[in-house]
Amino acid sequence: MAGEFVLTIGSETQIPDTLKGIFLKGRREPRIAMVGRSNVGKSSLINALLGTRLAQVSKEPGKTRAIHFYFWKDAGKIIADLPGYGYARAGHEERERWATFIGAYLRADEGLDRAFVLLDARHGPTELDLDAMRFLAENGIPMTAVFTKADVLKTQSERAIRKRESLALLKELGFGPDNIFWVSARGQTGLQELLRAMK
Ligand SMILES: Nc1nc2c(ncn2[C@@H]2O[C@H](COP(=O)(O)OP(=O)(O)O)[C@@H](O)[C@H]2O)c(=O)[nH]1
Ligand SMILES: [Mg+2]
Repeated sequence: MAGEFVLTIGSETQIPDTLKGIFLKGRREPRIAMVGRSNVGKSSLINALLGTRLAQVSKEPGKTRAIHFYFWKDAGKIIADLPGYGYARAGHEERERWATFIGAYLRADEGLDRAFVLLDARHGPTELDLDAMRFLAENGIPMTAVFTKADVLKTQSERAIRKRESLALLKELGFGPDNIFWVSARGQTGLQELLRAMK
């Protein structure tokens, strides 16, 4: 097994006790935060990268309310599975929660190396994705864009069109081509490339 569960924090009040400088309960492996709307495939990607089923995958969006940390052994880093934003039925309240709990974590973790901003391969970034990227940029957190569910783009031309469009858009947001990845947890593609870039 190439990964293990580390710990969970359920609310802001646990942050001071869990994070002290670069340490996450005494562990010093650099962190990578999985940022993205609910259902974009954060937990599935974690499982695919770690070769485990530790992170809970759900058909029901908006289930994750806590931050779960996992050790990604191959990369020597700890991944933070963050609650997703943009779950329609949670609306305003969830957005507030994202801004406070997640924001507090992202600001408090001095061992945070970067964020993976997960985007659905079928769509461009949503307004909420852009908000999240703005927040990360403002807080000086380096970003890697990861397009998920690449397997749903079936034809060569569909893939080419989507890639061209999103490259152009992300370029405007300051992403270089070496900071954009296409993965499929279902098809197990793009995972080695992401690992190589993070080692
Ligand atoms: N086609 C496809 N579906 C995926 C992929 N990864 C996740 N999903 C599906 O998307 C849904 C949400 O996945 P999950 O990992 O729980 O997303 P999270 O809410 O961002 O953690 C589930 O129904 C998954 O089966 C993928 O690579 N390809
Ligand atoms: Mg999840």
